[in-house]
Amino acid sequence: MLVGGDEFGPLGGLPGSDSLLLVPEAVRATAASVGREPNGVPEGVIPLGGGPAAFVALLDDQIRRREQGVVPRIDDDAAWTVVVAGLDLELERAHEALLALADGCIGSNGTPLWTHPAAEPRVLAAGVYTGSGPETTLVDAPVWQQVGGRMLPPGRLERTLDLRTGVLRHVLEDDAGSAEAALFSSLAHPGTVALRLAGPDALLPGEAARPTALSVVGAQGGVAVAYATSRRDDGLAGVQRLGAYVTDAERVPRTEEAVAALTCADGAGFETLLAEHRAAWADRWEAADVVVDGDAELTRAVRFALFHLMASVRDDGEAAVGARGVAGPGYRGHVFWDADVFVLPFLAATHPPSARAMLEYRLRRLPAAQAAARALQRVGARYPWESAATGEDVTPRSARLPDGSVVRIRTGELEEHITADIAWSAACYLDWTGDASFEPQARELLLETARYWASRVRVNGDGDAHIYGVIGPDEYHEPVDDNAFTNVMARWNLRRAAALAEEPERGHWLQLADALVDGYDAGSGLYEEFAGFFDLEPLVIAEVAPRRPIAADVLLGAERVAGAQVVKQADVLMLHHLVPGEVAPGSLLPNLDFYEPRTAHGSSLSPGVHAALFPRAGRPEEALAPLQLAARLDLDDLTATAAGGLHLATMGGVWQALVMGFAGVRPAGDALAVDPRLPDAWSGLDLRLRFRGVPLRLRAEHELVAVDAAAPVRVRAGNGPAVTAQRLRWTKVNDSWEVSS
Ligand code: IFM
Repeated sequence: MLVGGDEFGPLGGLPGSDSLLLVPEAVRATAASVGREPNGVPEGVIPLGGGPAAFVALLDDQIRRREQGVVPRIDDDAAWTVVVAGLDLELERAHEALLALADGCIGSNGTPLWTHPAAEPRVLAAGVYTGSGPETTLVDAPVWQQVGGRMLPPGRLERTLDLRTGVLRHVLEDDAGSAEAALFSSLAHPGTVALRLAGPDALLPGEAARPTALSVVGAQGGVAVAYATSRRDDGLAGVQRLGAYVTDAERVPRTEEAVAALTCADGAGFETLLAEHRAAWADRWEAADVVVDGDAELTRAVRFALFHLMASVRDDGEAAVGARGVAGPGYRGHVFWDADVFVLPFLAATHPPSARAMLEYRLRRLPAAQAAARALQRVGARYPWESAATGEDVTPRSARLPDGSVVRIRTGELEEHITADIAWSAACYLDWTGDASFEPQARELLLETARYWASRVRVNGDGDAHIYGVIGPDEYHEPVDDNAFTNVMARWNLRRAAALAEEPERGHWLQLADALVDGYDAGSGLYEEFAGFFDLEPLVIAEVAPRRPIAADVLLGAERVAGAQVVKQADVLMLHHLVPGEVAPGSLLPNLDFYEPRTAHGSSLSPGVHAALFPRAGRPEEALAPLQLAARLDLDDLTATAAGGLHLATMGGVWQALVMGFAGVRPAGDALAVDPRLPDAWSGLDLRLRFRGVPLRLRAEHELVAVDAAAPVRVRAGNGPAVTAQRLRWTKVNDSWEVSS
């Protein structure tokens, strides 16, 4: 950014009028003065002199350099960049996932521009699948982010992802000279991609490629793509490529559509596309940024997570959000509860159209969920554990282990809590947005899922209601009866739907909900994870494992783990996080103390939930270790699985831990409740949120809450009364929050 003026320095004892342009947002801009500046310029301003003519010349020069195809620079701000220096043979594929560029429509990994045997260039189209049944997988679309098929020379490669602007920069220093490139996948025009590369001839593709167009056919939909590469040889040897992908989950787009989109992109030109792309990212950050005041490295890791969450989900039509996004092929792009429970809340609270598109994906598959319930002689809607194009269950039924043995996979048959999780996500969206236009669809989703539970629950002679034979989030134990998570989520589903239903369903559902056993023992304050869990071997994984996360089934053997009190991931504790109103008051602490050391974090979904709960239990310091685990999971490839793509659920969990856990922010009816509990090392959290249609900034400190909203909004600090205001501050006095302005 360039800030120009002619009066930055002081005049007549007053600050120069142009010094007002030096706002905090412009801190990294280049500032130049073309005025006389008799008293000098403030620090950082370049004193050019020369008057308006000098400023016009400066702008002309900028335009000329852009027209010449100069590769745009990125701002090397450590708070906003992820740098991968060199090419690590073992980590390359993980790095390619970390550096992925996505625009909600396609995801392009951060492969080097030049061919290398360790690299795996990949473009995935969100929601466009090929194959059938468990083999259903995201289609691999043609790659645009490599040039000319030349081998990567043995020089020094550095790739930098600018999270603030969604631009990936490559620099290669080689004996032949130095090459630099910038790539982006347009957030302003999803599907449009652009690349500029400049460098010595030996590093550039030979010929300028003529426009090419082709299409890839999936099972139902497909991808059409067109790209054109042009070469300049005017002293500044360089290559520019523009491309346009048209993707459709339901039909195969014609190549002419891609050519038309490319013509449009070409008409706009690289510079305009880049400016629009940067502006789109600026808007998204304005709505969603998070700053942890007191931990700059954590802030960067959080931004890395938010960047990929925002990039991975489109905000129109339907959004199928696979467990690993579009950064890698993991889980074949299948959609799990990861999307509904972990990713969606962040989007509902910052960019509702994306959350709405995720719900649309589920709504369009309601008929398939109804058919699945009917096939089991039940009613209502039963959503599949793994979902892809059609909404039929695509969970694999078996897997081959590294030793060649085959294991049965039963999650597709038994991990039924997904049905309540999806209902929960619809309610979560409504709670944050108050979107009245979605109420009819939310009602249908809640009613149909409740109907399923009503037909699934069995009532015993003694009047107790049970759910037999399921798998809970803790997949180390299967099948189990009366899994607390499944039963309480089903109970929540029945109650929430009852409020929207008519008699006799309403009364019946409320009765069933009250009768559902939940494993709670008032004496100990503990929920039993499932019937018989407390009778299993009392093994504390935190005392046995050298460190967590650990795949306890690999460490101890699946059989031993199945017979022990080892929990794969937050299960009972998920209830305290998702539906705190459904669990016994005061039960968080005993359950956290009991289940935390017994949890292996064998699933990446787990640590973020623990991090969210410790602050709520009044022990924020203990949340830091699981928070770091979640925040670093992909950045440091802690589970050696990032090559398969990014762990979007973990990323969503990081946001939930900060916002719902540390800041204690939750919708509470028509008010937003805030109740910060921060660790000593942090002085505050700065959050951007959107509640009931109103964008707001929230500063949460140990003893201060400040809200600055675009319009009056209802907010409640701690247990105090809700107040409607546009700007408000509370301070903590003797443990209670008092309005101070
Ligand atoms: O949805 C998760 C599940 O909870 C644990 N195994 C991996 C799935 C996909 O991330």
